[in-house]
This record gives sequence, structure tokens and C-alpha cells, in this order.
Amino acid sequence: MELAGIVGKANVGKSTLFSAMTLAPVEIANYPFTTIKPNRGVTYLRIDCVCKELGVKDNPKNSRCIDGSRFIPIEIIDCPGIIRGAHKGRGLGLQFLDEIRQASALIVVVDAAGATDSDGNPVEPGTGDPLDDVKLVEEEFTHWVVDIISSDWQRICRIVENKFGELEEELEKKLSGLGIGLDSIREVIRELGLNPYKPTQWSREQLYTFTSMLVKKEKPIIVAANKIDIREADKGVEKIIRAGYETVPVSAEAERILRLASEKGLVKYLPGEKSFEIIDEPRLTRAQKNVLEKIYEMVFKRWGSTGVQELINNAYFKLLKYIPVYPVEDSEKLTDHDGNVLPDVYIVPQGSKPRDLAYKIHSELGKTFLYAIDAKKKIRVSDEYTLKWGDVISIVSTAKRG
Ligand SMILES: Nc1nc2c(ncn2[C@@H]2O[C@H](COP(=O)(O)OP(=O)(O)O)[C@@H](O)[C@H]2O)c(=O)[nH]1
Ligand SMILES: [Mg+2]
Repeated sequence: MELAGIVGKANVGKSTLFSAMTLAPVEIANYPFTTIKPNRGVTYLRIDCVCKELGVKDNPKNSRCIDGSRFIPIEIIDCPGIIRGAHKGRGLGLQFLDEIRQASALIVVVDAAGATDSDGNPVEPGTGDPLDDVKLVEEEFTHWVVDIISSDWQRICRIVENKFGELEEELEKKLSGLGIGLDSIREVIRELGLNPYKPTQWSREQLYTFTSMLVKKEKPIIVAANKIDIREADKGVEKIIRAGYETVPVSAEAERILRLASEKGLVKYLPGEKSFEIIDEPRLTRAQKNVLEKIYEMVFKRWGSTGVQELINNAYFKLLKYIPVYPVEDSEKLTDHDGNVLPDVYIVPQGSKPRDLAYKIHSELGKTFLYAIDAKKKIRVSDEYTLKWGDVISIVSTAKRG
């Protein structure tokens, strides 16, 4: 399962967002692994299921289908708040970032309403700077990686300058645990015109700039501009978008309330919907009615939705450019070996080939890959075929599965 990390300053709404995202709709609530650890849980991408297009009744295994919407599980982690100087051990420090080394997506939550100062203390809305909330995370994250490099810099310099190894490769060894690859390391060194043969001549600033660019390239972020139910958020959202960040305006609190109300059968609401419906009005207290009315006025009328489903969808489908693909064993019946129709959906990076999908399913399937069949068109595709959004693919291999 892919992993996404929720990071940000203190009191911006990370835990509220985490709690909202991990409250599964009742239709899928009995899923085997809903909460993994207190700060780890499962949320879902939501897409139009291919079952509609093909006019078949599916029987999903690794995901869920509700009325033609396919929900794909993604693991998420709620991280402790970051404050300036965290890499030096201020606040809770940054040791916890070790946990999100393998995260494919980083969700940076900010207080778009500016209702918190830079240490996360509550202030008058409009006072705090949401753009600084993003910068703070970027800077601390970069410092953290710089520290990882610096802890071994002397040794790396000796190896390189005595010609026992290449700088790029030494850095790759140091950073591969963060998912940072050789190509990006080479590119950034070239772009900055740094000398890879004389790392002792790099200044501290150059090492910082190098790391900062590397992190931006390999760990792209999506900004959750939270608290859009507060009026002051309008300006905050605009400011972050203008600064060029992939941004989704959200109200974590509104989403959490709606998912709870839906769980209790008070409203009809599915994550990602553009509206909600009160189904049991007599059971609502006056206070509950007011809250729902406020959510409708401040969030749905002004922003269209709470943004929470769009946030996780955009992280994978827009920022990381993944696409969903449905592997099946039987290309005629569109089933697995137990006869389940369209059992699984995998998300793969755009540009992936059938063999990449095979490896993603199982390394053994990748190694024994022979060819693939486009099960919608019932034709064999070449190894160089680029997978498309919603493809149904049957992989033929020399291995016996089951
Ligand atoms: N108005 C508003 N307040 C929110 C929203 N999300 C979270 N909060 C409030 O912000 C405060 C901090 O939330 P929390 O999730 O604990 O933040 P964390 O420290 O980042 O985990 C709490 O008082 C929440 O109720 C939101 O969407 N709108
Ligand atoms: Mg928290």
C-alpha cells in the first residue's frame, strides 16, 4: 500500500484531518485494516470504477466499490507538529520523520485562516501567515536531510577526493532510504554548477541549496489549506496558490463532522460528494442542526466541498501523476482465479509498462512475465505499451499462480 505523511506546524489541524480521513464510510468500515497504530490509519482514493463503463457487477478484493465509485486504500501517518528549529531538537524535534522516509506523498497542512502563530499558538484569524507554515516545513525538512548528509560529509569527502568513489554514488547510498535517486542527485549538481570532484570546497549554503532542490524534486508536497470554514481563509488560500504550490482548500473539521454524522445515520454523505443530506432531522439537536447549517453555508456553498477527498486524490493523481489499473487473471471473464470480477486495482506512475505492473503485484510475477493482454479490447499488447487510466490488464507469465 502507498503511504502518505501528514505534516505541518502545531495546531493547524493535522490530527483532525487524520481522524476525518480514516473514518471509513459505513459501507467499507469493516475493512480488515482500518486503524493500524494510533497515528497510522487507512484512507481511500476515490475514482469512477471501471465496472460502470464495462456494465459488469464487480467483486472487489483489495479495494471497495460503492455505487460505481471505487475506493482504493492508502496508508496515512499523522506526524507531531513541527516548529522552527525542530531539526535542532526544538519541540519534539524531527526524529519522527524517520517514519515517513518511504512516504510517496507529503501532505503539508497549513492554517489558511491564519488563526495560529508560528509556534502554533492560537491568535486572531488573519494574523498568522499560512505561506510561512509551508516554508517552515520545507526548511525544517531540508535541514533534517542536510544533517543526515553532514553526519557523514567528512568521510564522503575523503572517499571522493582520494578517488575511491564518486560523490553522486556516495550520496545516493546515504539518501536511498529517503527514496532519493542517483538521477536527481546528478541533475541538481549539474543545475547548480557544483564541482562533484571537490566537495570539500562546497560551502554550507551550497550544501543547503543542493539539498533543498533535491528534496523539492524527489519529495513533492501538496498543501492542505485548512480551516476554510473561517472567512479569513479566503486570502490565505489565494496566497498559497499564488506562490505556486499544489493546493487544495479543505475543512478537516467539517469533513470529520460529516463522516461522524453519516456513521450515526444522521446524514447521507460520501467523501468527495458536493453535498450532503439530512436523513433523520427529528433526531438532531438544535446545536447539531446549527453546525450542519454552518458547514453548508461556509464550506459547501462557498467552496463546493470539504476538499478532503480531492486532497488525497490530487496528491496521487495530480501531484504524483499515478493512474489506476485493474489486473485480472482471466481476460475474458475479467476475474481472478476465484472468479471475482475486477478484484483489484493498483495505482502506478504514469508511463508504467505492463511489466512494471507485474512487478508491483508480485516480484515473482515480474520475473516470469511473458506478455500482457488488454482485457477491454481483448488484444495482446506490446511490452512497450504505456498503461492508460482504467486499463484492465491480464498478465501472462511462466509461473503458476494461486
Ligand atoms: N475552524 C476550523 N478549525 C479546525 C479545523 N481543523 C482543525 N481545527 C481546529 O484546530 C485545532 C487544532 O487541531 P488539531 O487537529 O489538534 O491540530 P494539530 O496540532 O495540527 O494536529 C483544534 O481546535 C481543531 O478543532 C477546521 O477545518 N476548521
Ligand atoms: Mg496533532
